Amino acid sequence: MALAMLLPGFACAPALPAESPPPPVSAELNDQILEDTGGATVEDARAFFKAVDRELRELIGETERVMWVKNTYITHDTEILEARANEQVMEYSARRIKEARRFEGLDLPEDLARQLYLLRYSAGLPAPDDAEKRSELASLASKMDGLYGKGSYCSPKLKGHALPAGKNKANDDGCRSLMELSKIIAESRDYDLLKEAWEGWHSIARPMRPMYQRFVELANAGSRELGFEDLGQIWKGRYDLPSEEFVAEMDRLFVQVKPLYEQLHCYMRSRLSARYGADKVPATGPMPAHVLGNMWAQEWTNLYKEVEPFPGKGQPDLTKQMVKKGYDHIQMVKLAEGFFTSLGMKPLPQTFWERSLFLKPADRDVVCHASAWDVGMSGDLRIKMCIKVDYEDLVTIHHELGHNYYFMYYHDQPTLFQQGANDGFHEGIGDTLALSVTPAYLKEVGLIDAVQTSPEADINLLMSRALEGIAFLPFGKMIDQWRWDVFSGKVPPEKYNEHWWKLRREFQGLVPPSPRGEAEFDPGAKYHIPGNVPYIRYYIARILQYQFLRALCRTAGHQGPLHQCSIYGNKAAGEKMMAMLKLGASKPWPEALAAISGETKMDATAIIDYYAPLMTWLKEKNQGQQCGW
Ligand code: X8Z
Ligand code: ZN
Repeated sequence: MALAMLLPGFACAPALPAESPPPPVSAELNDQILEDTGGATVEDARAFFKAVDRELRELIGETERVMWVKNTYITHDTEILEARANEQVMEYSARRIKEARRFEGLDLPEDLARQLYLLRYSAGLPAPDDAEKRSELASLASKMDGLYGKGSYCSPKLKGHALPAGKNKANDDGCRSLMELSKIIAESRDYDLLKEAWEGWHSIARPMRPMYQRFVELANAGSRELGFEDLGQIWKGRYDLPSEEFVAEMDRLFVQVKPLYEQLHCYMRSRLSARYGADKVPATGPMPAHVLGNMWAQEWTNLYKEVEPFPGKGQPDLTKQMVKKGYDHIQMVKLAEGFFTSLGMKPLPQTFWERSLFLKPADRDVVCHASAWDVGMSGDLRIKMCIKVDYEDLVTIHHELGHNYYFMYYHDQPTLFQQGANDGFHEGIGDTLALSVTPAYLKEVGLIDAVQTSPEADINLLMSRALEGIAFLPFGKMIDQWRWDVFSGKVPPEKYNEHWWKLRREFQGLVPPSPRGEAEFDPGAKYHIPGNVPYIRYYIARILQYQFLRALCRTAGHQGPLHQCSIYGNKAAGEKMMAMLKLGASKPWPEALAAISGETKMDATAIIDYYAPLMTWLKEKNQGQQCGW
C-alpha cells in the first residue's frame, strides 16, 4: 500500500480521523480556528460537503483500483501508476482541506461539523502544494512500499532452509522473502540461523533510510501548509480528544497493562534462557529480539508449544488440526465468514470470492501484508493475503473480515463517515471475534473432536492468547512513539536507529541480536513504516477487543469467566455489534463505544480480568526471578 491519505475503502491503509462534533477541531487547534468565514454560510458548507462526498467517492474509487493492481502485481510501471493516482488524491485533499477552513467559524449543525473535523484530519500523508514536491513524495511512498513488498535476502547460509515454492535443493539460490524468513524465525531453534534470518530481513530496509528522511521532510512541509506543526499532530488529532490528552490516555492504559507484560516477559525469558543458554539469553535484563518466534517479536504465539504451562492439557494445536482435516485457504476464510453470519450478518458477496487474492502468486511480486478492501466504496469487498494454513493466519483472516464487515455495514453513510469510529475500532472487530474461537466453538464447527475442560486447560488457553494479545501491547505502543518523535523532529535522522532500539528496549525489554548502527534502518523492516500506516490503532484495538468481548458476552447472558465466553451464534450480540458498525465515524467514538457496551471510556479492566487466572499462575512461576529489565 502506499500513500496515506483519504482512503477509507482500504483498511490497513491510511485511514481517516474522528472528533466530537460541536468544537469542530481538536482543542489545540481551537486557537487557530479561522474566524474569517469570508461570508460563507451554513448552506455553503452543506453544498461543499455534498460535492466533497461525490468527488471523494469517485477519486478514491479510481485510486483504489490502481492500488489494488500495484499491491497484487508490483512492477516499475504499477509503482509509477500508483504514485500518479496518489498525487491526484493528495492535491485534491490538500485543496479541499484548505477551502473548508472558511467554515470553521460557523455554527454548523452536527453532521456538517463532524464532516469538517474528519476532513481536516483526513490527510495521512499531506503533500506540499508544490507539484514537484508532491510528485516526489508520492513516488517515495510508492517506492518504499514496493521495496518492502519485493524484499528478499540471499545468503548461502540459508540454503536448504524454508525453501520457497518452486525451489528444490538443485536450484536453491539461498534467496528468501519475508514469508520464508518468517518461517525460519517461527520454526527454527538454531540461534545462529535465527540471527541470519533476522539480520537478513532487516538488511532489506537499508536503502529506505534516505528515502524515509526525505519523506518525513516533505510530509511535514505538507502538514504545515495545512496548519499543523508536523504529521504526528494530524495523526494524534483524530481521536475526538486534544492530542496531548489522547497521548495521556494511551499512557494511562499502558500503566494498567504493563504488569501483565512484565510477568509474561519474565516467564519467557527464563524459559528461553534455559533453552538457549544464559550466554545467549541472560536470566536478567532484556531478551534478544530474534528468538521470540516472530520477525518483530510483536507476537510470540509461535513459541506456544515451547512454553505450554501444562503440556498436552486441552489446548488443541490448531495448525495441526487444520492440516489433519485437510483445510485449505478457502475453508479458512469460509470458517471466519461463518462466524460473522452466525451473528446474523450477511454473507460476503460472490465477487469477494472471485476478486480476492488469497495466495502468494509464484510468478510475481505482491504486497503480502494482509489487507481488506472495499474497492470504490461500492461493496466490492476483497482481501489480499498470502494465506498459510496455520492458526496465526486463521486469526488474521478473522481480523481482515472484521474490516470487510465494517465496510459492509457503514456503506450507506456519507463518504467521510465511511471509516471506523476511530481506527482502533476498525482494527478491533475481527480480533474480538477471534477471541471467541474457544475450544467449545472449535468442536461445534468440527475442527476438534473433543473439548477438555480443566483449570490447567484454561491456563493453557490463556497462555496461548497472551502470547498474542499481551506480548503485542508494548510493541503496539512504541511504533508510533518512534514516529511521533521522528515527525516532531525530536529525533533527527542520524538517530533514527538508536531511538528505535531505545524504545524497543524500554517498552518491550528487547535488544537486537548484534549492535545496530545508523547504516541500518530497522524501522523500515516493519511493514507499516514504509507503508505509512499509523500503528497506535492496533494498540487501541488490543485493549478494546476485550472491552467489546466483555460487553457482547454480557448481552449474550454469559456466566462465568470471560475467557470461556464465545459469542458464536448469538444474534443479540450480533445486533449490538452491527449497531456500532453502522455508525461508522458519524459520531464521536465514545458514542460508538456506548452503542456496543454502554461505556464511554477505553478501559483496560476487561483485558486485566480476562487474564487474571494466568497472572496468578505467572506470578507464582516467576517467584525468585528478578522480573523487569
Ligand atoms: O497489519 C495488521 C493487519 C492488517 S491491518 C494484518 N496487523 C498488525 C501487524 O501485522 O503488525 C494486525 C495485527 C497488528
Ligand atoms: Zn487491520
